[in-house]
Amino acid sequence: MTRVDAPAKVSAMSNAKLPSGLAAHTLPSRLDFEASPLGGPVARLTHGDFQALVALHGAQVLNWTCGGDGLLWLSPVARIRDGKGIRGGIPVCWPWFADHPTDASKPAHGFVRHRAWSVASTHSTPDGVSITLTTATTDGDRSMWPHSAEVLVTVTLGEMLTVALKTRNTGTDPFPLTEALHTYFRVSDIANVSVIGLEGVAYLDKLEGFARKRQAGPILFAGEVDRIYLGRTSPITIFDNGPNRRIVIESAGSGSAVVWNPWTEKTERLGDMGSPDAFRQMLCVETSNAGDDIVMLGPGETHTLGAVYRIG
Ligand code: TA6
Repeated sequence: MTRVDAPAKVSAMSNAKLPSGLAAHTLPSRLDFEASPLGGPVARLTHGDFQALVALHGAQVLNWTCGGDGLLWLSPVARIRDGKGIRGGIPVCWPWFADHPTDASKPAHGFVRHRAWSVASTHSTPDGVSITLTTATTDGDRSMWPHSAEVLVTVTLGEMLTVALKTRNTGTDPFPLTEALHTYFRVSDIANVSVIGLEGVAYLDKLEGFARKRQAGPILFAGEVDRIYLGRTSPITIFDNGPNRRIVIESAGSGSAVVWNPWTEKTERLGDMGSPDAFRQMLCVETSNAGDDIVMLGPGETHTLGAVYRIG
């Protein structure tokens, strides 16, 4: 199992100034902030043998480690850059999943993963430590998305990793919402991996024009896979027979799940995976409201999409 070297603390890496106001949110020995060598501020959460790094950019979990072993995949060429996404970890796809439903010129997976979020609060209990980050749509966003909303992401690190994506409609009109916690899991080799929990579940196969199919048996990987499963999508278990490890994913507020491995051609097309065979060490299993699973949110209403990850 390859260790993921978590970005070192700012004192070791650089004297880059952190945004003002972060110090008020530190929790001694549980949560502190540092300047990541990826190019932006991150929060480091610690709970026993577990650690997580959360970038303020995109409210994106960058890694989750147990005893130093990385459980999430992050591209070795990942960078934090304004207006761009970070390849790996847990990207927040919002307010639409994948391509915009009517305008392909708009960024895939929406726009909140491309910007810095603010720290709303941090909390520590004996069971875990959490950070809540927040952003809101602006008048400048209206050309991309003609609605108003506030978005909160709460990451909680305990014996499990929990991510909650909460949307509040702050406007006067209802809007359709699709979204995902687009989680990149680190695996020993995709050939060693199977996914169970989706047997018999219908899915849309993106590789065949979103043809509607039904899963037969465990999901195995021998080529590109890009599917939106619809219906009973919790719990899902990733079996990695290399280290003989299971990752269990339980979701809430979700009626779909996405399973994706880019394989060789798409890895080359993406250009930011770090190496031509990087696809062998990653697998996306995404907790979502995607495909037919669309959330309609009326004025003042809220919806929370949640995922809980644990070592099985
Ligand atoms: O969730 C699967 C997917 O929609 C794939 O089709 C692929 O495009 C992937 O997301 C990555 O998207 P991104 O915009 O992060 O490059």
